[in-house]
Amino acid sequence: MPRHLATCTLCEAACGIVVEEEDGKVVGVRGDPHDPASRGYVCPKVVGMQDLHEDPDRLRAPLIRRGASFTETTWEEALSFAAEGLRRVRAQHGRDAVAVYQGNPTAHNLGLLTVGQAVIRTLGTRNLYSASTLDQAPHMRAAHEMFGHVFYIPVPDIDRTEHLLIVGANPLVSNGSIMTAPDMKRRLSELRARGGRVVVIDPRRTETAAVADEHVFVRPGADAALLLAMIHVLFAEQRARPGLLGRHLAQIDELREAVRDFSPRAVARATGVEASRIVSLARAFAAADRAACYVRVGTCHQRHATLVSWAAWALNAITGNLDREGGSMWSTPAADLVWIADRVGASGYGRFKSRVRGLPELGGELPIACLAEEIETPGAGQIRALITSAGNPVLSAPNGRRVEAALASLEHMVSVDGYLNETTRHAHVILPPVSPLQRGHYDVLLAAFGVRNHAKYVPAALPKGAHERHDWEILLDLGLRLRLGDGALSRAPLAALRAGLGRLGPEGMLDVALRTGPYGLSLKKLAETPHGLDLGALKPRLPAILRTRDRKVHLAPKAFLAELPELRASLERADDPGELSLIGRRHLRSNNSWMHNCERLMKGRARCTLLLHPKDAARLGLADGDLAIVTSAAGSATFPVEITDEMMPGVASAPHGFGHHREGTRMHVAEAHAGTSVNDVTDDALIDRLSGNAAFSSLRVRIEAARKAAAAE
Ligand SMILES: Nc1nc2c(c(=O)[nH]1)N[C@H]1C(S)=C(S)[C@@H](COP(=O)(O)OP(=O)(O)OC[C@H]3O[C@@H](n4cnc5c(=O)[nH]c(N)nc54)[C@H](O)[C@@H]3O)O[C@H]1N2
Ligand SMILES: Nc1nc2c(c(=O)[nH]1)N[C@H]1C(S)=C(S)[C@@H](COP(=O)(O)OP(=O)(O)OC[C@H]3O[C@@H](n4cnc5c(=O)[nH]c(N)nc54)[C@H](O)[C@@H]3O)O[C@H]1N2
Ligand code: SF4
Ligand SMILES: [Mo]
Repeated sequence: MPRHLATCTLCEAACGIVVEEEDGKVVGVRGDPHDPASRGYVCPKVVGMQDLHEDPDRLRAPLIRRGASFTETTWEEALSFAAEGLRRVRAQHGRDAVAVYQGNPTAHNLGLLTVGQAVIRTLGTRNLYSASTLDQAPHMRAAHEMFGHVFYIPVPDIDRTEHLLIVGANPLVSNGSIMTAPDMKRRLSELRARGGRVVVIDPRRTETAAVADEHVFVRPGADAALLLAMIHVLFAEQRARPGLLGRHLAQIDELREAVRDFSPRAVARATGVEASRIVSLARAFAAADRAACYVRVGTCHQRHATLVSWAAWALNAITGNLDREGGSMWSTPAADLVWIADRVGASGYGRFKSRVRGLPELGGELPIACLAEEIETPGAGQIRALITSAGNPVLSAPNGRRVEAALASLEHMVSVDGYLNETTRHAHVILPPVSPLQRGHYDVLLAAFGVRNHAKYVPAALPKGAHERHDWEILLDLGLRLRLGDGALSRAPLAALRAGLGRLGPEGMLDVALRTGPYGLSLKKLAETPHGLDLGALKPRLPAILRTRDRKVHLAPKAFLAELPELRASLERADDPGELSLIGRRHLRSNNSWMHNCERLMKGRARCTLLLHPKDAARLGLADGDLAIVTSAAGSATFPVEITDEMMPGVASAPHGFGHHREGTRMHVAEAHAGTSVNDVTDDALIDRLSGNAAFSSLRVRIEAARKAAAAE
């Protein structure tokens, strides 16, 4: 039986896998014991690599929509129809009238990160959107201000730390994010076995909290105040001792001044954490030999999200735990992400603003929370056509109902996606790429956030048929057809460009990046280590990587200080006791919105439930399994209730990515487990001002029993 080495592209752990094939069919996937990073580990989700490839619902040919129904067509017809519509809109309304949305799987796709970015970012439209502003944009803004580049996001040196403070992350389920570290369970238990401590701060007692030494409930959205109060304690008790790191730090006095008002007592009520507990959290962090404060998506989904990233990294810095072994460090990737980002225009902040709400760009993109209004609002620059690539904003963006209606109003929409789903059903044409097993892979993005330096290239495990296309080939073809329409290119140079970029391809671009990278690698050299190349533990990188003007870490960026009065005011504001906070959660056998079509992963209990604390359930008259209606200013949705004391009282939790009941989709398994989209309730008005990120977790909702609501009507 032929076996092929590959990388699992389903999450950020990027585990090495072995794909077993029989007569062109994938018959099994298992962990690769010789991969130096993952050492044979895989999680239950890995079967998705096989099931996605074999899924009969996965599109193998382009679809064109005629009225409400889609029909299969040839690539030539599909691409020329796709390009013609985009060209028409550009010719009539200008370049900004054509928007692009790139979703999360872009991060796991070499072709989309290389040729794809080169094409998309030269379309000349300001209306570029991506899942970054549903995810890590606050980290990017904080990194931009503190270290000088949006992609200098530090990662916890989890294998050498003695004290890991996890805030708003559940790595046992997510398998780690902006921290490429396969087999989190082993790493956390090794950390504890060497005498280290794991502390989790989360409004839910999560799977990760269950294996930690300490878990602290925090009120959703209050993490910035909590971390600033910890910094306050360290200054007040003279425990802020950066040591040798001090020579790379600027604005430490301004930071001390900034946290003056954030005493543990001042924030106790708003955070739900007793003042004495805050003091002990701070002391324990400072007392550890090597400590790392790690903040992730739960803190990014807040109104003051960027302030959380800032406070976390400032906490690391003032205790000397930034850029040192066992603290928060930067990896040294073989293909430098920052070098690539600079070349495709994905660096920087604030160079232009969105038309309607005036929100600044970040990394060349506008906040996705603005997409619907930019489509709806008439005037010059209004979006009239959209390309979606590897994204499902109807289920993933806040106020999905509004996004849905906006998509339906577009003059032209093109989706590069392997499924006819909640978003792509609005497209006029769907262009499906090959499956992940049919493309070569190197983790350009994730390797930049590894907890060890690591490089691995795998060629495609399975061949691509003559009738199939890579994502990057689709985008390149579209891009070139568009430029031709602009008159920007005449036919002859166009053919040369197509041939040139096409020949270079993702692998060629990667090879250039590897050769110019710090290890002088190349694709040829990487071929000698097909299981992956371990490049060693993380190494200190200061001050070399700093891009701030004075080449120092900025501990008190002005833009952040300017937000503090608003944060302080929010501490005083009393919440409506009739409302609850609604937060998100992830499931080990699920992945955002698009893995729900794998039967093997969907088996078992329904997971699209609303978790409630017993006290809240009793007050609301809800029993386990009852239907509850959740209502916000943006909309409402109904979920079955699951009662559990793992929730903090006053907080409810629902997963995102469900809501597969929409008419006209073609995902049979997902439709049978439809669930509800929590983003029918979330509000696109709620954002983190500093980054434009969606503030899903700052949502206040009313919850009532469905039968009661029905009776009242
Ligand atoms: N199995 C699986 N793995 C995944 C994904 C998936 O859907 N399923 N998705 C992938 C993606 S796209 C990402 S971005 C990563 C994310 O990876 P993680 O950041 O680990 O994401 P979550 O598991 O959602 O954990 C977020 C935690 O934040 C908590 N939280 C919510 N609001 C707050 C708050 O206000 N304060 C604090 N302190 N905590 C809060 C939630 O209860 C939750 O436990 O996971 C990736 N991996
Ligand atoms: N309420 C709430 N909403 C959230 C979150 C939350 O915690 N709470 N989390 C947010 C986060 S962190 C993220 S990252 C976003 C994700 O948001 P999105 O990226 O918009 O959504 P996904 O569900 O990841 O959808 C991925 C799409 O890409 C397609 N796809 C998969 N692989 C490929 C490929 O290789 N090529 C192409 N062309 N298409 C592919 C799938 O079929 C699917 O349509 O959701 C966000 N939304
Ligand atoms: S942890 Fe699971 S989903 Fe993530 S890369 Fe590894 S096998 Fe794939
Ligand atoms: Mo994400």
